[in-house]
This record gives sequence, C-alpha cells and structure tokens, in this order.
Amino acid sequence: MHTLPILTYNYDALAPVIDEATMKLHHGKHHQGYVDKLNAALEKYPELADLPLPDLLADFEVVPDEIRSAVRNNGGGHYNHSLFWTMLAPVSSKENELSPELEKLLTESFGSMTEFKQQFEAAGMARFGSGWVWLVRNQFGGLEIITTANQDTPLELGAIPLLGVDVWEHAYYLNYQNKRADYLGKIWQVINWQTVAKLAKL
Ligand code: MN3
Repeated sequence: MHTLPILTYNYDALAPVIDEATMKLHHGKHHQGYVDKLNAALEKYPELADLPLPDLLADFEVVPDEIRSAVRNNGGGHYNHSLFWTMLAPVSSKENELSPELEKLLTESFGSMTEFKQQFEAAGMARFGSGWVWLVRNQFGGLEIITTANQDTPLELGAIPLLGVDVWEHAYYLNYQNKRADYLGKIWQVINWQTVAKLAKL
C-alpha cells in the first residue's frame, strides 16, 4: 500500500514563491489522487504492490498490460511528487544554501551556475503541455538536463534524478497564471540544494 508522504514543512512555508493554496491542492489533492489510483490499480496484483516503486517504473515489462498505463501515470505521479517535495525548502533556509562542492559540480558540467539555471529554465519552457524538467545523472555518469512528459520519470531512461521541477499548470497556475517562465525563474529561491547534493552523492 502506497501512502502520501508527510511534508517536512508547512503548506505556507514556500511562500511567496509557491503559495499556500497551491501547496495544499498539489499535495493534498493531486498527489493524494495519484496514490489512491496507484493503489487501486495494484489491488489485484499484491506481488507488485509490495515492490519498491522505482522497480516498477524502471521496467514496465514486469507490469501487466491492463494496469501498465495506470502504473505509468499514477505510479510516476507518486514517485515524481514524493521526490519534488524533498527538493524544495523555505526561502533562505539552511537547505537552500548551495554547497561549494555542488556549485563546483554544476559549474564543471554547465559552464557556470547562471548557465545551468538558464538551460534548466529553457528546457522547462520547451516542454510542451504537462511534464517535468530534471537535472539527472545519465547512464554514462554525466550530469544532464532532460524533460519528461506527463508523469514519466527519468528512471525508464536509466537516469538518476538529482533535481526535478513540476511544470504542470497545477504546480503554478494559481499564483503565476500562464507565466511558467516566472515560476521557473523564482523556483531557485526554494530549491533544497542539500537534497540535490545528497542525491549527487556529494
Ligand atoms: Mn504536480
């Protein structure tokens, strides 16, 4: 049985970058919905329900046809959002501080922090419709910026997510309306760089 993770901060903790109403709906309704639908899909397959979610998402071959798209969409939704919440932290918190080690890694990979952020934002803007923009460690061990559609995850590409930002409209519409670029431009103020560093094994 999959369950909604409890946030380590309050719904209003990310304001003004992400407002309380958005967080409440996003975590309490959207994410809860993915969890409920994933559990419903796995009800008939207890042996799959007991597997760690990344095992299912990295290899859809193990998932029967009749629930494959439900697992892709809702399992992916649960996985992506569970990660996303840990990749956010209040403005000016300790977690929002970039360590010299991580800054060095990003600079080596993308030229500079400014360049990294520009490329990440541009990729997020270029993802048509709903999806995610990611910093991943690819299968060759290098850092790369990619996007996925809908609730697809980097796992099926053999990549390890280090940072993911939700660019579905439900993630920003209440506060930013159609202005995804404004949302992406401000998201840096609430990124939990400690989580990113940990996932990068720094
Ligand atoms: Mn979302």
